[in-house]
Amino acid sequence: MTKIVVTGGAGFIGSNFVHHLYAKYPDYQITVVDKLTYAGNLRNLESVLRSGRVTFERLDICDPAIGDAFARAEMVIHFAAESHVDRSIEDAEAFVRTNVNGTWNVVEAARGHKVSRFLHVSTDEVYGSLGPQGRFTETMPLVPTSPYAATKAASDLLVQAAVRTHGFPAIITRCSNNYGPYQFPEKFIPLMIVQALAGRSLPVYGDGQQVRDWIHVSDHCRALDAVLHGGRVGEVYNIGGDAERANLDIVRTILKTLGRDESLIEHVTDRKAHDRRYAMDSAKLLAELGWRPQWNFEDGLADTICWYQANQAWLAETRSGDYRNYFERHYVHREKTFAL
Ligand code: NAD
Ligand code: TDX
Repeated sequence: MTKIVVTGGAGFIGSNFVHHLYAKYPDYQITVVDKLTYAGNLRNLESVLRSGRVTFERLDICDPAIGDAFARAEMVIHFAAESHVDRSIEDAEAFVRTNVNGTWNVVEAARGHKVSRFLHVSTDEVYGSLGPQGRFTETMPLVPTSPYAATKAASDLLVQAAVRTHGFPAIITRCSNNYGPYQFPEKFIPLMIVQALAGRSLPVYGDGQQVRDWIHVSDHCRALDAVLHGGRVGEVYNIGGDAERANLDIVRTILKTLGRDESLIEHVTDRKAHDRRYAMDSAKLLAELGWRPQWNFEDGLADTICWYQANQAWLAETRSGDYRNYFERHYVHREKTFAL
């Protein structure tokens, strides 16, 4: 059995990636390390935790004792982070702690256990904002604008420093905006779906003409798989969805799909230092590993809307906060490490 550690595996992308690994690699023993902050939801992993092939450890990546979880691990994929820009604008402390100090702690733990491969999951936001033309390439300078993006850029640099200084076998991926199943409904697409489903107003920041390059989370997971197994150590790979869309257009599509009126759109105060446009150039990933996104955005969005409609129980629990009791209800009497 090959042991792989997935930090942040109870979050949105991490849990999708655990499902991906679980289905594709029957000989992998997957250890999920997650603190279960408000963004972590063990229900996302319910079906695979029953298998015995996925174990869960509730750990803070800042904890110096985290190293035990990395014993005999061959690979580590590091998702754990504070990930919401608006929260970082309100208070960046947890972002500095987890994204910077926590990442360094994870790197040191993985280094101590001599893992053979480490994948750091980063973001396009480290490049800052684009004007109407051009796309981000891997060689561009890092000019983050939000506190979230600044902490992600810092963690990228720490990982690169470990590669150069210690020969640490790390690779970095930088991906654009994800959407799909299990995304916490504070992020744009699930929030707008939830609001539209309930007939409540949809808060669009500023003029709504900000552009993001949207990628379905399953395409991101395929790219991470390709890089983890075939990428070159020390390299950075951009991952984009080839789907630039303005926020307002997405909101209109969601409303139309759900048969709701555009009068639900409410333009609210803009986000501070709101990045205008992100667009990724993923040519390197295509050339080296043959990856390209498979989802067309409109199909992926329709599929995602269906997922939220079909998973009302998950949504209700997420919105009520009840998902946070899941760990205690199921595991509090057990050992720290367990499978269902
Ligand atoms: P998320 O907020 O849904 O999940 C983050 C997970 O990390 C949660 O399960 C949370 O409990 C865990 N976590 C937070 N602090 C922790 C700590 N101190 N110790 C252990 N676990 C902790 O985030 P996501 O959207 O799934 O993003 C995952 C990663 O991908 C992040 O590193 C993010 O920067 C990056 N990323 C996200 C996107 C996106 O569009 N969502 C795009 C590019 C890159
Ligand atoms: O209520 C809202 N109204 C609105 O207009 C929210 C929550 C967002 N927006 C806008 C802001 C952005 O232009 O929608 C766009 C997307 O917002 P978010 O979902 O907050 O994503 P973004 O800020 O682009 O960052 C995301 O992509 C990169 C993820 O949250 C990051 O974790 C990832 O690194």
